Amino acid sequence: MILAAAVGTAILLAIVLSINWFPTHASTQINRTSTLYDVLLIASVPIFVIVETVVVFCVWRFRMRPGEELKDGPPIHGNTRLEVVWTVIPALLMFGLAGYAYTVLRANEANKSGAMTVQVTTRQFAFEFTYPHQDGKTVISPILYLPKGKPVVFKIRSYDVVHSFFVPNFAEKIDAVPGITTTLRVTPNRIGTYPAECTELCGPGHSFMRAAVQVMTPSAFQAWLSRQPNNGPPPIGAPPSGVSAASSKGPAKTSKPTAAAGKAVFTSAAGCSTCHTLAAAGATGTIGPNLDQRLRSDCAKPASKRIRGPTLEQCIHAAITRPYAYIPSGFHAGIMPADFAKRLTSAQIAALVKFLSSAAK
Ligand code: HEC
Ligand SMILES: [Cu+2]
Repeated sequence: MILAAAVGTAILLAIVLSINWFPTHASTQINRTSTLYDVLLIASVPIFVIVETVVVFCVWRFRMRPGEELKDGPPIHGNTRLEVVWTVIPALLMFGLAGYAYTVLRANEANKSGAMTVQVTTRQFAFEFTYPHQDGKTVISPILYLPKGKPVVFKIRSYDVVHSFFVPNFAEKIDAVPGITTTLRVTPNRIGTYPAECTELCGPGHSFMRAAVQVMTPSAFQAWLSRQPNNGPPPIGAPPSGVSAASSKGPAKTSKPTAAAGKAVFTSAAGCSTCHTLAAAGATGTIGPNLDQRLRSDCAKPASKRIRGPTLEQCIHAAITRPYAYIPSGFHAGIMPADFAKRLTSAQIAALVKFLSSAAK
């Protein structure tokens, strides 16, 4: 029986340890978590095999034989030594593993000196990353760029419902809860591109709520950061803590709206492209109306037949800022976010209108 258990343990351990339970390791955290998983497997596989071996052995050894149908087993009342053994060993094992898991958790969440803080703002259905104010500018990006080897502290907030920020290759995840800021610490340690995804069912566009994470060399990261324009106010939602809404809206209003800027808003943080199809933006969303067809057949109609506004621009503006005032047939209210007038700056809405009206012609 001991031989069978030893052979079974060896085979099963070889199998479970050869499986990659985690995707490509890209952070110091995932290395620790993955080692913890291996230790848990090494501890639990022998126990599983021993228990199963004893069960199978007993089923065979103490089975009922012909003529024993009415026989009862011998009455056994306790075995102190056995009971002490099966209480003490699991208790030691449990305290040991829980203690080890705790040290892994502490190490993964330890506050490292020189960490960079990145604000992660979530909304239906997009992530947005804001970098520390530097050289008088605020950099906001729909793609998460990170320098290799630098500890990062993510401050995660939500503008609407509960979302969750998860990068499988970092093996770290935390919810974004409206009204509070949650914190996640990661030290990326492998150059590459990885997915970030929302792992909380947050609405009809949930499955589109993804972002790319790019870990690059520190010098490439600095070069990227210094190339970025000042994004001024965040494209959506309340400005990050410390930036007052009034002052941050200043520079954006003075710049003239352009179709290119509108396209950038459409395809990035505002999340329009997750719901709408629009060839000019390379967008293929299917939750909302196909804007290639609808803008031409609705807003571009002769003025007298237009429901939303007398000019093409006013029609598009109304569709963005008051989406439920008129609902195209086949759709219903409550899906297109109704608060873009608040979430986007007037300059961004103007840029969107410019972009969509040029796409409608
Ligand atoms: C969560 C999905 C979703 C997002 C995000 C979204 N929309 Fe919509 N949109 C819809 C739906 C659904 C409708 C149809 C119902 C309605 O009008 O409210 C719609 C309607 C529209 C219309 C009117 C189309 C018509 O048929 O007349 C326009 C224009 C529009 N959206 C533009 C935008 C822009 C610009 C953005 C980004 C700032 C955006 N949408 C973001 C889902 C979305
Ligand atoms: Cu989400």
